[in-house]
Amino acid sequence: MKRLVYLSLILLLLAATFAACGRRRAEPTPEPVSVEAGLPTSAMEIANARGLTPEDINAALKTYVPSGKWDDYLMFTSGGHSGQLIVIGIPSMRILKNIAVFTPESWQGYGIGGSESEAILNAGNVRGRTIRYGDTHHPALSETGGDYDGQFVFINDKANARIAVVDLRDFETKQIVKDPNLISNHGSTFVTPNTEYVVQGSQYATPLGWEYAPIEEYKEKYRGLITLWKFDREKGRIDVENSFSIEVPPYWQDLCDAGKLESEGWAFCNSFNSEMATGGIEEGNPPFEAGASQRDTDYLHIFNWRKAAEVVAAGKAEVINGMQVIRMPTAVEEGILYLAPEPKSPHGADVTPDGKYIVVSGKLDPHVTVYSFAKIQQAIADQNWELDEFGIPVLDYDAVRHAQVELGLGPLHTVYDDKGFAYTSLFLDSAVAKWKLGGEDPEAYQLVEKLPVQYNIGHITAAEGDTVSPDGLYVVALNKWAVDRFAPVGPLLPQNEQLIDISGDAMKVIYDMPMGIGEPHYAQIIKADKIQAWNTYPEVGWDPVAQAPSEFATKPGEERIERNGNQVEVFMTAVRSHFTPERVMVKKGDHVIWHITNIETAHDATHGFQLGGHNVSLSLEPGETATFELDVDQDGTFTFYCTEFCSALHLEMAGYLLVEP
Ligand code: RUQ
Ligand code: CUA
Repeated sequence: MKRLVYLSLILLLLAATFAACGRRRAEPTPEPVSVEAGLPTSAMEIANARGLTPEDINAALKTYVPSGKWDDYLMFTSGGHSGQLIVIGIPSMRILKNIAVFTPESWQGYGIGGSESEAILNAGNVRGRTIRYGDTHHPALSETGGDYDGQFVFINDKANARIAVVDLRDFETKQIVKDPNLISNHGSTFVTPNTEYVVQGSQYATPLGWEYAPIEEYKEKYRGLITLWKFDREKGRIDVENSFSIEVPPYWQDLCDAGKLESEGWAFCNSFNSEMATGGIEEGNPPFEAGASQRDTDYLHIFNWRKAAEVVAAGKAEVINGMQVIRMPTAVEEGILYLAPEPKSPHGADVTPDGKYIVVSGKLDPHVTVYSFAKIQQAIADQNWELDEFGIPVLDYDAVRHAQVELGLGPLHTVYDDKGFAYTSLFLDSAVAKWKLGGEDPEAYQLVEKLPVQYNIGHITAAEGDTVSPDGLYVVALNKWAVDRFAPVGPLLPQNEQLIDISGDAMKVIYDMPMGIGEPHYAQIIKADKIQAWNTYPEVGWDPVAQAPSEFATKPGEERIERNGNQVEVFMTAVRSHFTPERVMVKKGDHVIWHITNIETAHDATHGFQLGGHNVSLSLEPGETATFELDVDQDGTFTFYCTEFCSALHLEMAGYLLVEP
């Protein structure tokens, strides 16, 4: 707090100085300082030399993090169809890590060549087909009491309906699960307030299990699902056996959010193809984008996940492809599933921090629509509904809609601050709209300000902005297009993540960050000190996949090569600057199981391991024991070496794999 006051004082002073400097600029512009004259030293000279405005200086002061200092927040942003998850410091907007999730990554030694992490990826294979890409959209940090707890982060793969678990002790992917009944998801991932479940909503409807069914049988056979993946915090894994799905109509469900506080136990997903358009422009049907936009309203799906879990426990679910599924008639009968009309082609459904309201944005409607959870409960109690064609109660729109605010064109997603404001991305306007939440008074909901962003904003995120206690301070606009913002790098451009200062009365863009390694969709921003990451593994000989001591841990002096028939097992250590053993001799046709323990305990003393010609790449963090397996089917002379420049004699950290014919 003291630091904040102090900082604002400095900022005020500097602002005053530069305001003065700005005025002075109206007089003849000073010549830029030439390099021969020596580097400029005073702040003002630098500003003049670089043509910086007082606003620029302000932004620079707010975002600069000096060497040796850390960022206050970490942002976890999806990497889109790079299949990864990217960690960025705020306010500096420096990339700290690109966590490999659905795509193999050679630096982290993830998912390559017979390694244990390849087994994690293999668990996400689809019907036996190796899948090595993903489309990550929505990271969800684990929560306790509706607040981020910094333990885990989950993310979906939209393309293949998979969910991944990343452990934030070592920032590594631990598990990938595949929904056996879906081929695409989107409203994922979102967690319930104590991370009991990781929520996944489907996107494009298919028959459950995606087996063939003629598209003419769309209404009868095609379905969506809301899947609640049970999370076992102790084990740090999704517990597939205790997970379940709720069958929903083929309305193309979109984003979801879990209720909290007042609405805890419920969750909300919207949808955008209640028309049930099936395409087929080739046959004279309207194209998807028109067919799915004919009606004035689609449906907000409202479901009681607590009740659903009870219904599953009572044995009322049906097992489909090994997954418990609550069929639609059961969901209706048990009071688990309701719908409410929502304006045209909705996208985001975002629960307010107090859990009392759900904000829905219609892509083709200039308003955001605010639903009241209390009114929803009242409408359910009053049975104030009509049935849709699948027999699901559609609550009366006027009874559940609480307020509407006109914000502008293409509202998509909404996040919140600590002062009662909401921030909505406006895709078509390329703007962020700040508006006031009005609580019980529908008239008090009002647009406050709009800030242009560059350009085509998709998601928006705020510091802890979707928890029960948002922090304010920062919003990040995740812009789809950068166009003219950065130096040209060819036709595929980075995206533009813009940091916005929301601490004052007026919003201000204070940083443009080119995102050149993926397409971020959603991101979440957590206070950095909530994350208790390990500097080194807790014990030398640690298995990061099991997060436990490895049975293959090798101590110095215990290195060996054991042969058993044509199976060869290598127990190797790595330390600055050698691998022991340095020579591994095998015969063509052997099966090699190779364990390497990095016996270092020093912070940052990572070694790498790559084996020429064998598609093997490992990253061995201090204390880690890693294993890979190899069928040596070619004789020859191969080399392996450490890929991290770990010491002055790093180049000497190498060895031979000799394969005798
Ligand atoms: S989204 S297109 Cu979250 Cu707006 Cu996936
Ligand atoms: Cu170890 Cu280079």
